[in-house]
Amino acid sequence: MIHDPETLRDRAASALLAARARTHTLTTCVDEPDLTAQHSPLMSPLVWDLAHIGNQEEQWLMRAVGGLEALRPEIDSVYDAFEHPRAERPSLPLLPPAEAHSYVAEVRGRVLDVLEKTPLRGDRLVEQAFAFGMVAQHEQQHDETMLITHQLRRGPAALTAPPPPDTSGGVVEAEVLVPAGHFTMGTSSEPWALDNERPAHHRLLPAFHIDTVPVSNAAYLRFVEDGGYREPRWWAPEGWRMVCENNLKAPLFWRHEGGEWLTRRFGVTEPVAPEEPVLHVSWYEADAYARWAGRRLPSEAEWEKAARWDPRTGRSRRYPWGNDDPRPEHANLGQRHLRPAPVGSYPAGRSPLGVRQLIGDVWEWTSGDFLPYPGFQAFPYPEYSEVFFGGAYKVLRGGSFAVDPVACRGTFRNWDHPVRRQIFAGFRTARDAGPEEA
Ligand code: AVJ
Ligand code: FE
Repeated sequence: MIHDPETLRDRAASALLAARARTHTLTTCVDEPDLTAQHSPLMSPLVWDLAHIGNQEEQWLMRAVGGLEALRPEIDSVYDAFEHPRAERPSLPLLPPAEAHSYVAEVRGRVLDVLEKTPLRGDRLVEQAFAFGMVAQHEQQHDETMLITHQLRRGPAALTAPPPPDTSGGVVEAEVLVPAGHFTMGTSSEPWALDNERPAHHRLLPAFHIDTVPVSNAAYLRFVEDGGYREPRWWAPEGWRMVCENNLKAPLFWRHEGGEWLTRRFGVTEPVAPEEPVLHVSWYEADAYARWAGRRLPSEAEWEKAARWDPRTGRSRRYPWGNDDPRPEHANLGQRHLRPAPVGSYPAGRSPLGVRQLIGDVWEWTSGDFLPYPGFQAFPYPEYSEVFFGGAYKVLRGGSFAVDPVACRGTFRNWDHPVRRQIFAGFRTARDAGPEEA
């Protein structure tokens, strides 16, 4: 853990700067009407996300850490995510785009001042440094949310990026065996880990097999073409209801035309790429595919053991490749590319057992509900994670091509409703090991 105040300060400043550069791109690449429009009832207008980022920064850093007087207290309620569901946000008295841009810039100016003057030492060091890291992560998470809005938006492309390098190859086994035994799940030492990733604790797991790579479009297409969406026996009851009510036939954005499967990404229509991980599937679709394949989704603990457990030392590491922060050769992260890489890519990012692409490319649905770890303590307040615990949300692990490294770790937990398909989610499958293998 880093305790040097100047290192903490530099890291916080560069994380805030990187987040703002990305926010700027996402909110200046389209015209005003596209910033204020609601592109889907599932999403906020982009201009809501923009000012919400600034308002949270005002509350958590300017006021709480810096002790400064409020800048725009009258807008707190407009940008309170709990007060207003996404569908009703377009009808709120939102700051127009130009005002939203100058508001977030004004907040940021004061926050950088606070950062410079905050001692970042003594008993409040961790709490204060954490607040800056949390705000940078919060902005990056909304940047991913805004990228989803861009994907849902109709009209010509506003964003472009080169495709990821195809470094697939060398994968020999379809799955790996993770032996039975204890491992350490969660963290108590990662400085910017959020409350729901804490504390570190032991889990005992029986032996299991897990896919070496995420499920590909080619594999998923076999399920589609085998009549998977017409066969109730593969589906959880609520999943089958979702298929029938919405007449689902394939992942979101797919359509069958002229004997070919096409998809639309960021304003461009293209053939579904067989070698890419399947994307834009709900938890119910992932669960149904796994059942059809005679397999199941991994539990969250299984996913994390496959990603972090080092068989040589018996210890858990920060990432599949070790303890180093992510570099471009490890994983497809940070919106450097606007799509996942072919399955089997990023060999430098594989885990000690040979599992690939656990971090980056696509969020991976796991079997379990979003629940607290033993010893959980809400921090800095219950609305971050605690109010979402229970049975309504499934956990996603690993992170997509749209996740920034600052909001990505072997312990990081994302969550969403099991019907959601607009998020950058795919999955991999697992199965119990036989008694002779355990
Ligand atoms: C962790 C992605 C589910 O977007 O609702 C953003 C992150 N929390 N603002 C979300 C978050 C508060 C959260 N997810
Ligand atoms: Fe938020």
